[in-house]
Order: sequence, then structure tokens, then C-alpha cells
Amino acid sequence: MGHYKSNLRDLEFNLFEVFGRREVLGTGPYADVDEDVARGLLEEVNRLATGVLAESFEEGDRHPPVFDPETHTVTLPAGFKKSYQALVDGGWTHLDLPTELGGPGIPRSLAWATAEMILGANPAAYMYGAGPNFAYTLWLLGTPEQRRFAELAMERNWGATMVLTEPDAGSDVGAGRAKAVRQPDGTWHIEGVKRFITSAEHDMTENIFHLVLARPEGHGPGTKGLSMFLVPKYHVNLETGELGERNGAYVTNVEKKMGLKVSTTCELTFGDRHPAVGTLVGEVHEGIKQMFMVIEHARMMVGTKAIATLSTGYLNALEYAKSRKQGADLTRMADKSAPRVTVTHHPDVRRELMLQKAYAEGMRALVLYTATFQDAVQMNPDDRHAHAMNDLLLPVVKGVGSERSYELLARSLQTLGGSGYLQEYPIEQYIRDAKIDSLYEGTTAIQGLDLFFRKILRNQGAAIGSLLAEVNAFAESEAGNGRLKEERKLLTEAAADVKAMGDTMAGWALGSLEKPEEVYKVGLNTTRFLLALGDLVIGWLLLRQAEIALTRLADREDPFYRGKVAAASFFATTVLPRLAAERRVLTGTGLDLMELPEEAF
Ligand code: ST9
Ligand code: FAD
Repeated sequence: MGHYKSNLRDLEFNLFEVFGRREVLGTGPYADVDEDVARGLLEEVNRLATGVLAESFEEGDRHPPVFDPETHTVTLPAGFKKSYQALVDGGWTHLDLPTELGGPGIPRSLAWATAEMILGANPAAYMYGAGPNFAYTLWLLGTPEQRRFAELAMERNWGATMVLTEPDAGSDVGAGRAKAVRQPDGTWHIEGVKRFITSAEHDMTENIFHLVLARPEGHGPGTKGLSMFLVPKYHVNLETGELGERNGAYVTNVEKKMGLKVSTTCELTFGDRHPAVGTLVGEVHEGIKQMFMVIEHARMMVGTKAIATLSTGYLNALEYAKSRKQGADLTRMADKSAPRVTVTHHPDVRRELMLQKAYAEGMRALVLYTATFQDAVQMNPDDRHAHAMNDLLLPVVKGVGSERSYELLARSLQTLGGSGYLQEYPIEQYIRDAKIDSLYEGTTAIQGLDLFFRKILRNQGAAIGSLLAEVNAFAESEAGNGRLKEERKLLTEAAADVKAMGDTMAGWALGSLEKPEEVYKVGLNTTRFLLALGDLVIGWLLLRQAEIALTRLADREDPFYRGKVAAASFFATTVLPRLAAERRVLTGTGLDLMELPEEAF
């Protein structure tokens, strides 16, 4: 058995029993996809993920890519290449494309459900497969020539990168210094050094194209002065599709890192040896806006990757705990001859396992709930509510998904005792591989700022208001027919706590117009608020699942549904009450920390 343990049943439960995806299938852009097709697809990806994709997970960690600085090339381990090739051969790298561009034309919710399994089995393989997806963005934004380039890139599965970060421009993308110089023929020469660029070099595709943010000479400071350029590794004859000369963008270093080792993280130098020729995407200077189309997808991907890893971490821990015998049942602790029991019998292990289960399943629901708004946008691009809800939930998926998964994966390891620390089991690698998720695509701090300032304040509270209204409507309903009464009460209280936290922060933000330092109080709490909102939404979604599970249990016994009710109840009674404390801490925020001299830290 490979390392990866999927949870297909839960994915299907979310899609078909909780989020009603049956109703959108077979309609509009999904006319050719019915439930059978969707389930078939999920099963096929499940086979792939638990089979050939998972096979090289360990090898990629123990035998990371080898960089040759002389030739600026990178060699990936053979087993990993086989896994990646299986993704390509199965057409899975085209998962996000519409039918007219050779994709399956499936709803985003179904695409993210399949993505979860790929990302859980071998996240780097998914990332190396970004080419067709990035090419689709280029196709949407590009000039006719760039569209042709994009079609070739999709057809031939060229690799792709998103190139923002520089040594002095990480979170602060607008500090970027890479420059773009316009040439008489209308092309641009890119000059500068970018760092930490994922997949910028490898030996799995014949070409790699870079979507690069650079500042055209004379353009202003900050992100708004940046433009996006298409810079291929090899130039391309757009008529014949043949590859031409090597372009002047070279990988000059590959980082050695904590985890996710098989995914190359590269320093990429432009125009040092010979010109790095690029074309302006869409012939418009809207770089940061264009790049955010890529970033939004990538943030969703990172959250899904983290959650997928927690899910397999939990399932591995569960399997171990079911077979590991240690100690006697607590009720017989004084009886030295009492039979030894599996560790699942110990209350502390049960508590830890249930916490992992509740977060893993609650956050899976969060991903798929968010994806339902992406479905809505796909069906009706003018649906402003769906856009706003997706915008609101993205930092939650990314920020909460990555933070909670990393935290809970440590619990999964703990469940295995000392064995969890060994490389014989996958969890230590999961932890190392998942740490990156709270860092790249905007750190957690950035997600917290994005959530509060952009998605709540700038949206004048419309989207969060609508979310809280839904949560409250559920809490006040008769959901569970008496069985979830206490849980719904706890949900009402948690929603009030989160609302009060948001209102207090909004008050400070308003107050900062007169007294600027008030905004520090907001900044001291953005991550707290992000995590609190995450817990609230997770609690609500688990309870929605429990409501459905209870109706199913009325007909027949099924441990899956019993587990759903238990997880929701556990989360409501042991996690949601903590939000009251978070609210209290937030309300009491002062400026002491900001007034403290640096030397006192
Ligand atoms: C990175 C990559 O880390 C890591 C992994 C790569 C993996 C690639 C693979 C992906 C796979 C994908 C699919 C594959 C499929 C495969 C299938 C296989 C089977 N939303 O607030 P302002 C825009 S990359 C939308 O003033 P500052 C907006 O245009 C590096 N737009 O910000 C706005 O203008 P306006 C990632 C947004 O103070 C403008 O920006 N690095 C949003 O100038 C300016 O906004 C980061 O993420 C948004 N949420 O700049 C950087 N926010 O307001 C993190 C802003 O007029 N830092 N815009 O609309 C930040 O995000 C900063 O907050 C900042 C600040 C840079 C935006
Ligand atoms: P910094 O911005 O220096 O942050 C340091 C600390 O300060 C963090 O804790 C941060 O949260 C905090 N901080 C910074 N600014 C603020 C603020 N305004 N308010 C509150 N706190 C703040 N980039 C690409 O362009 N393309 C890629 O493909 C890519 N892949 C990557 C792969 C890996 C493995 C890694 C490690 C990075 C990758 N990155 C990539 C870069 C990544 O997006 C950045 O590392 C990330 O955005 C953070 O920037 P930084 O490392 O410079 O940290």
C-alpha cells in the first residue's frame, strides 16, 4: 500500500449530498457531464492517486532534483517522472480547461475534488502540471499571437511558472525591481533576478513559459507599476509550432529546503547571458490584476493541498491507532493483568483523532463550499454575489487551511507515538511538505490582511454579512430535529462572537482616520479573526453535514454518517466555545505591543 489514503466517500458526500452538485451537472457549461461521469472521473483519479502518483512521493523527498550550474539544467528522479507522465497521459493536466480547449468541461467543485486527491498523493506533480491551466489564463488575456502560443502550450503540456518574488520583494511584490525595456520591434527585454520560482527548470517538458511581473522603464512604484510578460524558455515558431532558440532566462540556483523537495524552487536570472525576450500580456499594462487571476487559483490550490495532506495524515494515524496495542483500558488501569487494548480505546487518543477528523472533513467542506461559488461564476460570470463570496472565502481556504493542517498534522504524528517520527511512516514528510503552505502564495499574515481590508471592509461587509446570515439561519432552524439543539446554540454564540470581533475591528479601522495608530489594533488581530472565521465556517459546515447524516441514519445504520454527527458535535462543543475567549482577547487589545521598543523583544 502506498502512503496516500484518500477519502472518496467524503468527497462524494459533499458534492452530491451536501452541495447539490447533481443539479448543476448536465446543464449549461456542464451539459455533457452527468453524475455517473462525475463519479467515474473521481474513481479514476482515486485509482491514479493511490497508485502511480503516490508511488514516487517518498523518492522525490529522498532523492531531490539535481541542479547542474554549468548547463543550468535540472534532473528529476525517474520515479517521479513516471508519476508526472501518468498525469499527462491521462489528460489530467487539462482538468481545468473548457471543452473547446480540450478539457473535460467539468464544474470547479468537481475539479477541486479531483485535485484534492492528486495534491494529497503527490503535490509537486500537480504543480508541475500547471502549464495548461496557466496557458488558459494567457489565452483569456493574451493577444492573438499569445493565444496561439497558449494553445500550443496546452496541446504539448509545456511547463509554466508564475514569477513575482525577488530577494527584496516577497510579500511586498510592489518592491520588485526587475525591469522591462521596450524594443523597436515591440517585444521587451526583461532584466533582473527573481527568486523562489516553482518549477522554473526541470526535464519533463520540452518548453517552459514564465509569466513574469516586471516594471517597464519609466513606470511608477508599487504593484500598479508592474506589467506581466510572457517569457518562454525556448522561442516558438507560432506557425509551425517548432521550438526555436533558447531565450535568455536561466535558472541560476535551485534551493535546498525543508520539504516538498521534488518541486524545484529556483533563482531565475533574466538577460544576464543574452536578452530575455518577452511579450506584454494582452498588450496592456495591468500586470498585478492579471497576475491575480493566476494567484487566486494558486491560493485555492495551496489550501486544498494542505487540507488533502491533513486528511491523509489523519487516515494514516487512524489506521495505526486501530492496530497499535498499548496499555489497558482506563477503567481497568489498576489491574496489571487486564488485557492490552488498541490505543483507539484511550480517551486522549480518541479526542486527538476526532479533532483531526473534524478539521480534515470540515476544511474539505470549506474547499468544496467555496468551489460552489466558482461553479456559479462559471455558469454566470455576472453573478456578483458569487464573485464576492469566492473572494471572501479564498483567504480562509488558503490561510486557515494551511495553518490548521500544519497544526493538526503534528497531532497526527503524535498519534503514532515515536513511530510517527520515523521516515518509515509518511507523516514526518507530510509535515515538512505542508509547512510551505502557510508561506507561499501570500503568508498567513497577508491572508488575514486580505480578508479584513479587502474582502470585508472594501466590500462594505456585504459578503460576510450574507455568510453570517446563512450561518444564523441554520442555527435558528430546526435542523437535526432536536438532535442538534445544543450544537446550534453554540453555533449562534460563535457567530455572535465572530460578528463582534469584526465589528470591533471595523470600529478601529474607522477610528484610524482620526487617530492613525488605531489601525495597529486591527493588525494585531487580523490573523486571530481569520482563524476564528475559519472555525465558525467549519463548525457550520460540519453541522450541515450532520443534519443530512441524521436523516440518512433514520433509515439505516452507517458508521460514515455516525461519524459525521459525532465530528460536528465534537467540534461544536469543544472548539466553537473557544471563540468567546478569542473575542475577549481581541476586545482587550491595546497598543502596548506597538509601543514596546524593539530592544525589549
Ligand atoms: C507563489 C507560488 O508563491 C507558489 C506555488 C506555485 C505553484 C504553481 C502551481 C499552481 C498550480 C495551479 C493549477 C494547476 C492545475 C494542474 C492540474 C494538474 C493535474 N484578489 O491591496 P493593493 C490586486 S507566487 C484579487 O493595493 P499592494 C488588485 O489588482 C508569489 N486581486 O496591494 C489590486 O488593485 P485594486 C505569491 C488582488 O499593497 C492590486 O493587486 N506572492 C487581491 O500594492 C493592488 O492591491 C504573493 O501572493 C486579491 N486578493 O500589494 C504576494 N489583492 O485594489 C503576497 C490585491 O485596484 N502579497 N489584488 O483592485 C500580497 O498579496 C500583498 O497583499 C500585495 C500588496 C502584493 C497584493
Ligand atoms: P517576507 O515578505 O519577508 O515576510 C517575512 C515575515 O513578515 C512573514 O512572517 C510575513 O508574514 C511577515 N510580513 C511581511 N509583510 C507583512 C505585512 N505587511 N504585514 C504583516 N506581516 C508581514 N514566488 C513566486 O513568485 N513564484 C513562485 O513560484 C514561488 N514559489 C515558491 C516556492 C517556495 C518553496 C518558497 C519558499 C517560496 C516561493 N515563492 C514564489 C515566494 C513566496 O511567495 C514568498 O516567499 C512569500 O510570498 C513570502 O515572501 P518572503 O519570503 O519574502 O517573506
